[in-house]
Amino acid sequence: MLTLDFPPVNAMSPALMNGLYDGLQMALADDAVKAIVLICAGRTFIAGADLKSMGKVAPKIDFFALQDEIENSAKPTVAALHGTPLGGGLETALTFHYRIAVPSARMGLPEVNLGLLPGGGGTQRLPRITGAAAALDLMITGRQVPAAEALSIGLIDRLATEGSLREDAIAFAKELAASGVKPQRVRDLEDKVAADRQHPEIFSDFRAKNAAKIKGLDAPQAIIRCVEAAVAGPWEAGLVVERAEFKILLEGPQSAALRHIFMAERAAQKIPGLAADAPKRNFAKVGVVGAGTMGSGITLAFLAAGIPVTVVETGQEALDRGVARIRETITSRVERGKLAAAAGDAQLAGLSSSLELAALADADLVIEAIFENMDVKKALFADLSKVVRADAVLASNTSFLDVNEIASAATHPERVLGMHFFSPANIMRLLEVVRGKATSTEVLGSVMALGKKLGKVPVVSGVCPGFIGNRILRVRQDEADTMVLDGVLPWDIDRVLTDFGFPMGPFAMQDMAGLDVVIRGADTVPGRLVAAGRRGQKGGGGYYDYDANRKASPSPAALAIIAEVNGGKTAKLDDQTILSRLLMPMINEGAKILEEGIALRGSDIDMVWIAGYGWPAHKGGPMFYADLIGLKQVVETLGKLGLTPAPLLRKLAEEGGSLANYANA
Ligand code: T1G
Repeated sequence: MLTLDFPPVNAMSPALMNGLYDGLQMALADDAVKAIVLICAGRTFIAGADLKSMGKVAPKIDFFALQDEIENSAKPTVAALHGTPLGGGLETALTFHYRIAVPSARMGLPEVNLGLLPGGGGTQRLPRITGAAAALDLMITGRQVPAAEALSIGLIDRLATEGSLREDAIAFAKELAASGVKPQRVRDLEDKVAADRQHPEIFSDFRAKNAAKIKGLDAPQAIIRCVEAAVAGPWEAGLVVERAEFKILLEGPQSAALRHIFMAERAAQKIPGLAADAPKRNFAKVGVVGAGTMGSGITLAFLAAGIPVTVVETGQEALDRGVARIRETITSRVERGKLAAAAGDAQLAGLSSSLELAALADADLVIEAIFENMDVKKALFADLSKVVRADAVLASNTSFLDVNEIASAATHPERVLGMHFFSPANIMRLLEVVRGKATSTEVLGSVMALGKKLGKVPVVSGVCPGFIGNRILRVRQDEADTMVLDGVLPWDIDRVLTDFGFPMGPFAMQDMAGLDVVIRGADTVPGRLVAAGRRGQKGGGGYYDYDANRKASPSPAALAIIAEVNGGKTAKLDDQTILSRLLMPMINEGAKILEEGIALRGSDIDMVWIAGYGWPAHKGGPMFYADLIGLKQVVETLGKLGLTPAPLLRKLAEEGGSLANYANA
């Protein structure tokens, strides 16, 4: 019985691999040992290669030599699986002769999400078990497979009884030892790949079907090539292809970016001065004031997390409209099969509504999502302070107002902060948790944990106009608007950002948000578009004209209005110049946000822009991207654009430092 115990997830660090190798050697050398079982202590079987040491520290034993020891053992070997055997963890289990798992185990090869491929033989063993088509699906989606499905596709051989994995695994091993059957090596399974050899269309069909999904991503293409090699055989040749392709990905920018984001999302949870295991409040009852677009979206997010909500509005008609929108969203998800009926009923049962703030008297948390006006919000917080419990937390969903000023109207500003959701609040993952100067660390930590429970990416922001995300968006929009006034076409600017990997560019975004919402002044291009009845997608078109299916096309009418403002100026900038003019000010603003202490760390800024604004994850976020370009180069380009580099940016450039890894103590 070999037991690995490397918290928190038995990731394959050099220490784990050395330990596993040593344990194996002992078991193989001991004649009293008739069969070998590997099990893990803690929450999960090996959850993959250790991302903290990957590519940095080498184990004394090579991963493949370790696998050969296991697979070539004359004694039957059994992997006992629980938790989330993922990536290198599942690959290790596949080198055991047999696998047994508890029903709650969920396994998979999610390396593609990190810009990698299963580089421990997974691309060669999986097709031999499931066939190429199923293997491609599992490795390109990276999805987790529940144990029952794993059994049905041959990933595991037995299901254990929940809670008695150890006993059942030992019994299985004894059975195998007693049977005297020659241990089965996955690498020797040839029937599935032999059959696939007759169907080369598996790969052309897969590439065609997934073209849009894998466009511009290196890992999926490499995985397909590895599976082709597995089908073509022989085993050794396939492994050579896998190792070569893995090395290229590991050293490439996309996996560096995606591994950065994986760690960044977890780093964002950490609050300096607050222990990770500090007690967190249980927000069991939540009040939402305001049942408009944001209020109903926020309510949906809580209901989906199983947290009951009381929605409060001032007028019956607004309340009814909000409640109807919430109910309709839930029931339509059930009708579309996106949500089980019972779950939908439970969510609807968690919803109550009222016209009275008094209904929030026993709420643990109240979030306001009312009109973006300081006086109105302050009056509400003063009223709420008279109604809620003394220990209740009050949060504002404001997207740019000063949270400190809002807090000054509450009796307990130490229990006031911002929870800035992004529309649609039940879909968008980013949650900016805005820390006021009075906000207590305990309340902040509790709301950060709540954000994770909501399935959001919570990021702490200090108080400034626009917090982290919108403050950076503002500089990008200012530069985009300036380029239009200089005569650059808005659709060229949008195209440069969609080519970079954003889902849409600034002008398509403004059309979608509604130009009447974003305008700042009548005598601007958006101001004149609105004056001409062009409010964006929702009415009359905006920068683009939209057909009945909302398909956008550059609008001659918008061009005429732009010409009125900039005198018909035209300018043809190359794409790289347009990209630099948009991204450099964003990077510079990020550096200012860091040096002002608005963001705790550079990687937080990356998380904001990836989870809230569509920055392509495989490009790591604005801070990561700046490091990739080179901070010296960034400083130089800013100078050429006539912009003054932030002092912190200049300092890091001189020191050879990193923006993405910069952290405020
Ligand atoms: N390496 C190092 N640390 C890891 C880790 C990993 N692979 N996975 C998780 N952690 C840490 C994480 O940073 C956090 O630490 C704690 O564990 C809890 O994680 C050769 C090359 C396992 C499903 O992609 O999907 O194998 O912040 O907050 O929500 O082919 O973590 O507490 O200090 O996410 O319950 C493939 C990645 C790697 C799985 C648990 N494996 N991990 O989720 O907890 S590449 C993966 C996860 C590979 C081979 C290739 C999840 C989880 P801290 P958590 P969770």
